[in-house]
Amino acid sequence: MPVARPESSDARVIAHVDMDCFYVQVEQRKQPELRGLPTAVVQYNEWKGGALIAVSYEARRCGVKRSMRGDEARAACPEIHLVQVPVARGKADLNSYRNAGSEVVSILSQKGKCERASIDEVYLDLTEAAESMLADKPPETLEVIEDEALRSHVLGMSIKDGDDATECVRDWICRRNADRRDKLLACGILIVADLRKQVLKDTEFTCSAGIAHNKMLAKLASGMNKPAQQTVVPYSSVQELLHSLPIKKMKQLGGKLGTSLQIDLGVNTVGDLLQFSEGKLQELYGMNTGTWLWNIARGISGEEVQGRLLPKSHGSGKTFPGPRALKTLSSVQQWLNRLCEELSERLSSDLEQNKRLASTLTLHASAYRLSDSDSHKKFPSKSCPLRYGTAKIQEDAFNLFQAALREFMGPYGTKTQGKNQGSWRITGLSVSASKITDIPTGVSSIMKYFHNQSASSCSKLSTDSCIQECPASSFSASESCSEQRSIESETAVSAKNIGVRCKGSDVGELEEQADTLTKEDVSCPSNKAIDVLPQSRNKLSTSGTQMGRMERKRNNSKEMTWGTPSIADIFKNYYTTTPPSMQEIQEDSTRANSSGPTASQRYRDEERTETTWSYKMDEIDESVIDELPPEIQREIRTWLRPSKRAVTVTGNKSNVGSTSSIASYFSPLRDR
Ligand code: TTP
Repeated sequence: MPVARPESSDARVIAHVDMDCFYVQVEQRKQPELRGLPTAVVQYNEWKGGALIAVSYEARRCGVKRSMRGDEARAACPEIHLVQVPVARGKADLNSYRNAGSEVVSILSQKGKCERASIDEVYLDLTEAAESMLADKPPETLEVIEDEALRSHVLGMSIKDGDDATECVRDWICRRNADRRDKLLACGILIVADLRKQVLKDTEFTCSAGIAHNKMLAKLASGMNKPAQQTVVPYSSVQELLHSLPIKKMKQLGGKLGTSLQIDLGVNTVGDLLQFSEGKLQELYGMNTGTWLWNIARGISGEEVQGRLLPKSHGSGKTFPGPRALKTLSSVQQWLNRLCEELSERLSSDLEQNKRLASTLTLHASAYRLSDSDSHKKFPSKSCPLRYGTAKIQEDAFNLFQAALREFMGPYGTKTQGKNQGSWRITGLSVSASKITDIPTGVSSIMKYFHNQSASSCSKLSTDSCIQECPASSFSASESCSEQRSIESETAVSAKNIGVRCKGSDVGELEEQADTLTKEDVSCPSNKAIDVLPQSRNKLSTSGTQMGRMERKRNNSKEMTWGTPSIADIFKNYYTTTPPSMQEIQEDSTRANSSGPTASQRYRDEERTETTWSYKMDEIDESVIDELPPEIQREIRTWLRPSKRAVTVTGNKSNVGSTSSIASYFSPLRDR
């Protein structure tokens, strides 16, 4: 089915709000004496002073970048304050950042439908609020327009030499003869400025925002003028914006689809796509992807703001670079136990506070084989129904790991006995819980039951349904335990600290041997899967999912008897209808173009050799990625949020010198 083209979406008012150097602001709130000073948050380890994960704008002005290590940051900016990220269970503890993000969400959600997109990003649908304002008190009737609104950036607005920019903005906001769409955006400017001021007042955090008629454009705009500023995309400026926007900066085009467009079609900017007809793009990339490309070239995106204030998934992960790589099953189990403990705590509090249940447990890992220099490839990710209770989650995760390891090692054998070193090394582990659904009201007794399950430890009685269904020797856990089959990341990470000999041991085994690596592959949740999916792969994927669904239906009765997996199925139709995800858009039914190896055909051929994905990666919240070490996060985020990286079109990402009332009120920039 082709993607429906949204007809009336241009009369909407959507905002994307993004906190500025978020972790730094959280730490500065804890230590107010750091405000206005060059500061960075660092995930500490012994190697070169640890990895920077957030950098204040003052430090950016001194040349400090997130890609630096602590020592490099000190060299660039000797007066920088490096604050260590809190640590719990031997890994970064992001709870204070999550909670701070929730504070912001609770304020922003007051004016319209609000979607928490990541730990520090929110989409708002302000259409209704803007329509009411336009009906009751249109901007041109206002006696006073707040300074914060007047400091907005209006894309495409020409400001002549000598003109007062704020007066130009006032004129734009108050235009009587503007078309309705821009009048609504003008109302959006006022509403968002108010919300940002409220956020500052209540939380002491500054944020930046983009305002446009759809999510895609709003997100592009929010990164253009930071920190503490807002940017609006008038309807008439959309083409200008897209004309010069590098194709890879567009969300979802940072990966292989973007590369194919560049190499095979010579498309460098989003605007370049305009030269291709919808039919041609469909012929090359399939119906849905073709239509989607045709739409984005015109700034059309029908993606709705989801009313979701809570994360889509929970995750906990850790990497073990270089000599820290895990070598024995017992060390893997120890770490998995810690990660699962954290995951379980978060699931319990989600259940307690939000009455939500997750139903899928997924294990991701990255690994290499000692005997195979070319083995820096994917370690298969595995999923199974999630059973509540720390010990059950630990047990299931370890079983998923072992199934994945068997698959990974294949003919090389696993040598996974006890404390003996295997012929493999694990360089990253993470567990995540997804498919989270609300428990309908009126099931409080069931709630209590789960609460008890969650609090109690797992006994032998709670035999793992997954394991029963998956004899270890025959096939992997995901093959029969989950409709999701496997998740496999294609993240190739050039971890800079690989090959460096670090001292210290996380689990008491690390100093035994310092392996020197040159490369590390990491499996982790990412939106990478939404790179265009070749049709053959999509078909596989779809059929895998359908088979899984049938399997799942069969399994439900067993699951209820054996434990508490997939309980959400019991309450709610598991496969509720949701708007098509990017992956679904790309689950294309077009026939492959059989006439010779066209651009996309070549591209598809390459893809065909890859493993099937049937997991919907967009069910994984970006905050899961926050759990991963910074080097890996960086890589992944370039796919997830490419627009946040140095959008150069008309924006000014590092516009630290420009003023905004919030910026100057909160964090006066010091002259250096
Ligand atoms: P971002 O929103 O990407 O960046 P930021 O808020 O630090 O700065 P900006 O003003 O440019 O938006 O990330 C939000 C937080 O997520 C960030 O403060 C720290 C964390 N994070 C990581 O831990 N690792 C990463 O690689 C990235 C990109 C972010």
